[in-house]
Amino acid sequence: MPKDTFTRENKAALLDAVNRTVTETAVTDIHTHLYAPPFGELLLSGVDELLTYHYLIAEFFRASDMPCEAFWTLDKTGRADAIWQVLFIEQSPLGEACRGVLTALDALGLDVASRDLAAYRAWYADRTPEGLIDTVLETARLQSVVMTNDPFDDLERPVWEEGYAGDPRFHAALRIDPLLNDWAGSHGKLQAWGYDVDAALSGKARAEVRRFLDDWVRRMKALYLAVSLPPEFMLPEDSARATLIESCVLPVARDHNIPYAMMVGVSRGLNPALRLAGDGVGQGSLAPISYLCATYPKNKFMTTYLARENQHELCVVARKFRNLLPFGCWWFLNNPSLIEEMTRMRIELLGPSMIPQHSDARVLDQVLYKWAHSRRIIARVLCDKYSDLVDTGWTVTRAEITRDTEALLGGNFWRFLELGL
Ligand code: RAT
Ligand code: ZN
Repeated sequence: MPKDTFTRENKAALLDAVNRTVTETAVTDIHTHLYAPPFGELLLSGVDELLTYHYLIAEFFRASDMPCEAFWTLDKTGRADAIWQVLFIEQSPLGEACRGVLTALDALGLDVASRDLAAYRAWYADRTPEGLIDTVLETARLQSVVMTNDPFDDLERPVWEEGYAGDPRFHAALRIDPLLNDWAGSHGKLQAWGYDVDAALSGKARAEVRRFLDDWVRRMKALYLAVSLPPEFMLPEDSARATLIESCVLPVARDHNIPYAMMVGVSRGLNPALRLAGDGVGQGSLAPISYLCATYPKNKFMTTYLARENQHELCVVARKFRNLLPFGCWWFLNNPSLIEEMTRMRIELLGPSMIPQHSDARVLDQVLYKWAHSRRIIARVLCDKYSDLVDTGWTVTRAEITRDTEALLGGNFWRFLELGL
């Protein structure tokens, strides 16, 4: 048997090859909240940003008796100090988001055992943003990342309008939450920007929304259009959102041959006192996704659901529609036990024809932990699955493991973008 072919006789070598390949393969991170260097301070990094991640803020409020209002009066350093003290010193940082801070610091070569927050701050103070981006992307082995780009964001919009000079490692995704989830509040903004729209979404207004989307897809060179949606998201229905999706978003996405991504199941502001940390989750319905895939076979859809309960049905719907690409373990699902469950289920129902993970990083350094933790789980699942394969008598080559891993960690996304329907 050639050296790079694996059978049930050389399983240890097979598992080693899978682990190495998943660890080393470059990733395309298809959904983040990171920004390319021209966006300046919108790109967050450093230990204070890691500590004040909204996942940790939610956990802090459980562990501390500090009133919410008092926390919000603190500056960034004060908030980071409070979180470090409560979540890392007064109890063990066992939760996934806490562990992530430590994985990230360790990956950068900092001494986690020292518990010396001042030393971590001093280390970051000596880095330039550009240098840190290079170090982090190389260490995490990220080939490229997709940003979340919101034309309604007053800090971000001017960067685009003033002629954004791209960075080949960062790609854009046009995010349209205000448009689809708050037409009553957003149509006035479109009017102010020179689009002749009305609240009732007349034929003229629909054409103008298409022009708005078309302008921004072109300006951003957006790889896809995206929105996050509440659990009650439904189609078809008589609502501004439904009209906007069917009459504006889908035609523009089709014209540009780009996917429309839906992230379903977030209950915004469940506890508003927690601000960004106050969002919750609710079980959604797969009915709107089936409806879209069946009714618009010339459109491409990507989707992720926030509720664990929706994951199985999402796999089943994806089995029926090649114009649907499921992606990632989103937000409250980005925990080892759930990533493992979802990755196993997806591989079993869909083979390697899906995107197992995205980072959702809001802080540059977070990709270090999010990808390290997920790679380990994806490798474990693949080890089991290849092992089951060779148990049948099938043989697997190193080149086939590389092919499948590259597809999972980026290739499937790029191929889906190219797919013509
Ligand atoms: O994961 C998060 O950080 C959330 O706050 C959201 O950004 C979510 O991922 C989204 O894209 O809406
Ligand atoms: Zn996100």
